[in-house]
Amino acid sequence: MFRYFKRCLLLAGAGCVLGSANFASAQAPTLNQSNLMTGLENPWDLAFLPDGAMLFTEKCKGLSVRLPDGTVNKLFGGDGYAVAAKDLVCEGQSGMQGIAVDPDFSTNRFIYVYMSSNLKKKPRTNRVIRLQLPASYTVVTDRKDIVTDIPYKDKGNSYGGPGAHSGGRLRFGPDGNLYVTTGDNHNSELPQSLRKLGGKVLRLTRDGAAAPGNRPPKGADPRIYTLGHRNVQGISFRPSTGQPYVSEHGPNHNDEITALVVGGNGGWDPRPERGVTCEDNYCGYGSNKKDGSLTPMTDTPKFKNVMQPVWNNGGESDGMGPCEFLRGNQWKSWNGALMVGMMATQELQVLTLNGDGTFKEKVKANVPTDRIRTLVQGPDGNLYVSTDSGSIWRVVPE
Ligand SMILES: [Ca+2]
Repeated sequence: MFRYFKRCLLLAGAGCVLGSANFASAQAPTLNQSNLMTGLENPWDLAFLPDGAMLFTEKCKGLSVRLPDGTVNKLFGGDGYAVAAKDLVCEGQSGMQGIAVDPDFSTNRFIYVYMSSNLKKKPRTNRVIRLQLPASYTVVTDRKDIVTDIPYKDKGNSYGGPGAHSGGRLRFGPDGNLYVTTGDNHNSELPQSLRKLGGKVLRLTRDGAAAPGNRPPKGADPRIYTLGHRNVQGISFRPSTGQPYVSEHGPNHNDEITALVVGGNGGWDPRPERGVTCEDNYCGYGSNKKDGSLTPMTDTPKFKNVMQPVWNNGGESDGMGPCEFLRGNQWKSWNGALMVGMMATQELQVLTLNGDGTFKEKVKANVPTDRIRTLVQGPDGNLYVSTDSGSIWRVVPE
């Protein structure tokens, strides 16, 4: 015990806790996975309402709500949905994507979806749409498009089809602001552009205006919270500090987890250096450098305010998808850890962090193999997971 206490003093700030209860909780939980829903078509995101009802999107179909008794109402989308989303574009990686529920939903009834739209053509755009959800849970009303100018990949090329790299996660932070993740569209100009919203994390008010406190570089769009990203698939807020962490899908090299700092630069810049040539001027899958080294996910010497990743997989991309911090003692030694869903390797990984937020270790969670698209901790403390094969799981820690 004394030895442990001494070690804890040496590691002050690294999260050491004494006491028999904590020794018991130092074990990882056993996970019990079951299917909450099956037979869905590309479920992309989910979010819980205060009464336990669950909103979910299906990429090519629309937004639905599952009531606590299992009833499903189709709210906003294509054929069969209560309210038509006539401008929904479903193409490649894009469609009806992220969902967020307003922190003041009980009084304002606001919910938000991230959607690819053809309301504006040539080029089409990704939008953040605010809706109201009346207590009947059978329709949505009062559509307001609060962001209309997130770039969308309109035409395919050798790197991928149209609709690629749209980002698309929406989450409210503990600061009450709405965070929106976007992607680079295989367009090398977007990540470091100060005026275009691709390859960014945006921080907004519920009306879509720039959140107070954003500090992008001089001359930049004030909605930009951080820039220099490739295709951010997940965002979650560290419970002990409120700091946003993002999971970023890398090219054939280097997935990254990054702790965001206001005004920071993720350091992704697939533009070719002088003397280097890449098809469509995009060097994201090869080298943008004269020395032939791979275009780095974080180009450290090149940018001011560069944010070093908390974790870089240091090898071939695992196809990083969503992330979610785990909260509560039911998660035992994983309380405060970051769950990360991998699409290519079809794994659920758990990253534990040191007290200062740096990476400690990574383990693989024991759940079925599947391409994991969404991770959300529900109000019951359990984890809800959507998979590309069409299921939503409930994962109960024991
Ligand atoms: Ca980076």
